[in-house]
Amino acid sequence: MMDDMVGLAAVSLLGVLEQAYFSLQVIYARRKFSVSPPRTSGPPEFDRVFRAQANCAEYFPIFITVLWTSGVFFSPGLSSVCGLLYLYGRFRYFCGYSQSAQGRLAPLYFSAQVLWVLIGFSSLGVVFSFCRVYLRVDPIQVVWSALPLV
Ligand code: JUQ
Repeated sequence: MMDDMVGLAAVSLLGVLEQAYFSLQVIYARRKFSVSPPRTSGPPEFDRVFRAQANCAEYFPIFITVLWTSGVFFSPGLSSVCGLLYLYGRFRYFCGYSQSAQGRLAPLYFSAQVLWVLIGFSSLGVVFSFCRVYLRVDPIQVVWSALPLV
């Protein structure tokens, strides 16, 4: 059981390191553009780095929740791959947004799509597990045994 989850743990840890990297970039941008706390706004170059970090942080709890729900109840391997794709998308989002507001869009759409896939896997996994545990019906078994009738 724990052995199956090591990929999810690795992706989660990589995500935490990525968030730390984004936060470091905000610290550097504060120095570069002389924006001292508690100020959160400065030249557009600073604002974009600041917002990119804040937006990635805002979605991190949602990402971790669906990564693990999908990993535990659907497939640890597929979820880990989706997790890597999401983190890659968010990295490109951060770099793109740091350059221009327009540059964030393509990676943002990509990350949002990967998140929808993880939400889909999570939903399937939870509904199937619910049926197995509480209704004692295995939907996968039902579909397989109905196939010869088609
Ligand atoms: C909220 C809750 C769940 C979403 C996709 C999938 C699931 C996102 C919207 C962002 C940003 C950044 C910016 C990664 C149409 C439903 C979701 C979900 C949103 N969507 N926005 C925005 C703030 O630069 O504008 O990071 N991320 C999303 O998903 C699409 C939304």
